[in-house]
Amino acid sequence: MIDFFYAPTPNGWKVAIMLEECGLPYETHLMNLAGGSQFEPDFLKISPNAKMPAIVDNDVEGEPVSVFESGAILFYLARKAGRFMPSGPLGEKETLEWLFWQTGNQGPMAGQLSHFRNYAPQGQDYGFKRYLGEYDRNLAVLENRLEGRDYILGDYTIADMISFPWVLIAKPLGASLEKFPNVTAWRGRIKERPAVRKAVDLHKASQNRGEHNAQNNNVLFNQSADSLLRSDK
Ligand SMILES: N[C@@H](CCC(=O)N[C@@H](CS)C(=O)NCC(=O)O)C(=O)O
Repeated sequence: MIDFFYAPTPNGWKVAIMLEECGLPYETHLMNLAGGSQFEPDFLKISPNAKMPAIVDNDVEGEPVSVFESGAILFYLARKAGRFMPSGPLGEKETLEWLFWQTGNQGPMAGQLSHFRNYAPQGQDYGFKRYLGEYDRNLAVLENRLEGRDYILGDYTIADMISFPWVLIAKPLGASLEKFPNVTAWRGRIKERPAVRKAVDLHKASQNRGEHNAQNNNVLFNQSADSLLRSDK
């Protein structure tokens, strides 16, 4: 059994998709990010960056294995299941390139775009425009890569699972897919998969639809080192 530390956001969906695609048995631990469950000492031992998703794999010989960061989790699960990753060193290399692209580029830009669109105080025009431009730029990277390919690595893999969630919600982020026919078709193909639908619906009712924001919540927003450095150490 895999313990899955999750909240219903694009970053959470990435791992939910892989668990569903593989049919791996898992138990979801729904996190209350607005209430600060990511800062609980037991969770920080699993995920020192104080963010979900994270997993603990109990289905191993010896001590359970914890994994944090969505790219590392998907890579770990692909190796474990022997699925959704091309084999051989070059196949793994190519997979890692796209996992790092997502977690170092598309993900952070989309996350900041979401922040300025949904949670920041009004009047943050520069921040919104900056991240909309960066999000759009990353869509173009994907558009070019998908030229002549159905999926990022040819076949459907964890590279698609990690990149899809932030594209799924392009419209609510204030972006448009109009300039990106390859991305639009790819998004449609992935969205139809039963495992993906199930993952995106996981604990849907607990989504933060703007009720917790930078003006009324200093746990999830307005963080600093003080959020992690405890005075009782
Ligand atoms: N790079 C991380 C990003 C994870 C992330 O940003 N998670 C957010 C929710 S979408 C979180 O846990 N936020 C809690 C916080 O910021 O306190 C990954 O890809 O796993």
